[in-house]
Amino acid sequence: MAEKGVPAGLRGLEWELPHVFLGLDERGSEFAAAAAVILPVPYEATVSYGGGTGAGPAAIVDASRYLELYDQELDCEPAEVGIATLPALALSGAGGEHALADLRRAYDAVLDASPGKFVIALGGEHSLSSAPILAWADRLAQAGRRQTVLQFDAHTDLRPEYEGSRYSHASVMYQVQERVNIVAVGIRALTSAEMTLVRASNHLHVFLADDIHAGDEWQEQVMQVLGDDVYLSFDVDAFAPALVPATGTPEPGGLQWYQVLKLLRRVFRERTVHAADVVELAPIPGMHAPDFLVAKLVYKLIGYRFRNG
Ligand SMILES: [Mn+2]
Repeated sequence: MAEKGVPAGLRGLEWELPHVFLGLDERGSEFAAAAAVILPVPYEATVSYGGGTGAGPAAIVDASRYLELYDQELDCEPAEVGIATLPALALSGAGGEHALADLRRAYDAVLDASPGKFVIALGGEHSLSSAPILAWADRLAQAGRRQTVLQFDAHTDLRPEYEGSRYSHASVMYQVQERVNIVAVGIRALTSAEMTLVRASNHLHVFLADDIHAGDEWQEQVMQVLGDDVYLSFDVDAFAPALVPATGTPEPGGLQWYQVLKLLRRVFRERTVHAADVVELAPIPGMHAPDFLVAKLVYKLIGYRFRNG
């Protein structure tokens, strides 16, 4: 199938699947017709413990090429909506502030080129999320609306700064919390100052993993505080480290696969999810399961967005 750029006389040979999301052929991945756009952002600058998130986007795209296109839960092939994969974005190496300014410009350009398309940014470290979140906050504000960020994460990321930087992955939600509502799910590592901030705020909502594991009521409670206009920011360390050990700061506890899917399906049905990012995969060489899980999560988001009958 991978015949892009292959001369006609060589098209009968067996070529590897193209290095685009799901290994789709030229027609299935054509930008103009695609309903979904994958934007790889291999940005890694302020990782505090285990590194390697810069290799995340390529690992997700590679793993995605081996997914089944058929989704038995949705009883269809969501890939039929068309999924374009942009090349990986190169950002300034001159520090977090410059890199995030680059990303903001690039992200706005991608949105302008993608009216109506569902853009999923693949990280990279979590600090990159502030650029798309603020891009959407600005667009929604023009329509008099306020965005809710649905954050899956082990950490609240509400530190005013971390290791001397306001642009750290540990500060990403602090950077945006005055502009948006935040509903954070799966949290199990935070500072007392972050907890104090959450308790004093009426636009920050935290669902601790401790409480999620104690019963099912939490999903209803999430829906109660979730606004109509949602941006999904998914740090893969929200998952149990048994499922995704391939991340910078794996925290014990964490969410299970079907638990996550159940909430996501409901959110996509009952709210407008404008865009998403999936961040903090730090691939472990030779260990494919986490890369494959994250690739499947990304495909699930597309299915839930367009084929969630
Ligand atoms: Mn995290």
